[in-house]
Amino acid sequence: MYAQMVTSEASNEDPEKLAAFQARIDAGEKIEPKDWMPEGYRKTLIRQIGQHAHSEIVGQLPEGNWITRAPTLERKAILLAKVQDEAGHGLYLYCAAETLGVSRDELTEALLAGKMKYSSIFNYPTLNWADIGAVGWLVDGAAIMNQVPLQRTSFGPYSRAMIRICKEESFHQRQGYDIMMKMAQGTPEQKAMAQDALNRFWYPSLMMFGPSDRDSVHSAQSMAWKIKINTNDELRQKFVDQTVPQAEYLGLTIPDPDLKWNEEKGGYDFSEPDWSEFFEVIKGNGPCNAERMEARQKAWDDGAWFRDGLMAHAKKRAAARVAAE
Ligand code: FAQ
Repeated sequence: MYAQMVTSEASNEDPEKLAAFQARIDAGEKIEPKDWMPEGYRKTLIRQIGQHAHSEIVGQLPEGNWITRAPTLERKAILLAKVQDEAGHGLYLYCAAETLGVSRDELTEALLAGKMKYSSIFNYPTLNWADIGAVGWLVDGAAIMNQVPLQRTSFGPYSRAMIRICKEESFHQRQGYDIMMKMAQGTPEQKAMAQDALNRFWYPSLMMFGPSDRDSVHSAQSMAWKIKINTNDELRQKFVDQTVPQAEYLGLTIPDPDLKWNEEKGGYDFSEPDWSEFFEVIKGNGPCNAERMEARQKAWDDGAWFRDGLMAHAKKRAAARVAAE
């Protein structure tokens, strides 16, 4: 849908304006909300930032599930803080998207209508406490790998939101690794739980970077506009290279018999995820898609009275201001 919009709308735009815009991008300038931008650039950003915001919000659900069952008071406080951070990330990102002329309500309605996506990873269940470790270590680890370059993305509000988000994600990744460390150094049963969590989260984490470069629809245009800085496969490779030594330190095994250091490329060779599973998950057929959407729909419906009250209050104040003038 977006690819079509980009081509048809771009062709109607003033070639001089397009060239001047591309020159600004190529010179490394930031684009700000009131600057002229091609319609395709604006729509691509709304899609990516909106999906990113939805991911942060839906991403609270698998971990929120364990707040009441954290093994100690300290772990509970840490997990609570992390989940609250994710809510904050969602809010900064919705605000960044709003500067492009779309409201948070419109974005949420598009999500609930199945017109927008959120990250595939949050459609997998968190079955036990070791999974909370694996989510922090691998899921936040993959998120940082993707988001650090996005600090240099060409759209000012998105790039600035990413700076703060990345700082918080580093803490999230460390808390996950710390849980894994405790489990891996614990009883044989605890170590087996940590290994099992790694086995289940490894390939879904690799899928977070998106389809292989062969199948990525948006990468070429997004990279030309510096919305994306790297291809999906480049970031996936960096993630594998960073994570393998961390697994070795934990004494855990990456569930890939073909994983092998490749001296020539200076990185690991590894098996690709099952892409048919990825495409099924993003179509809505993953293990938890229905549950996640139900939770979002319920939160939206339950919050209607509050949104209505807030809007009524805002309208009343605006009317009072006009009357006073
Ligand atoms: N899941 O052409 P491409 C977090 C879709 S981190 C679902 O390669 P693009 C932190 C894609 O939208 C997670 N859909 O697309 C956290 C497109 O479909 P469309 C969020 C995916 O945009 C941690 C189609 O496939 N991070 O939440 C996925 O150039 C722990 C073709 O793909 C971000 O969103 C996927 N994994 O590259 C929170 C980062 N991959 O829209 C709580 C910003 C692809 O045409 C707890 N986003 N698709 O219908 C990006 O960097 C990019 O959007 C990519 C995808 C790399 C995700």
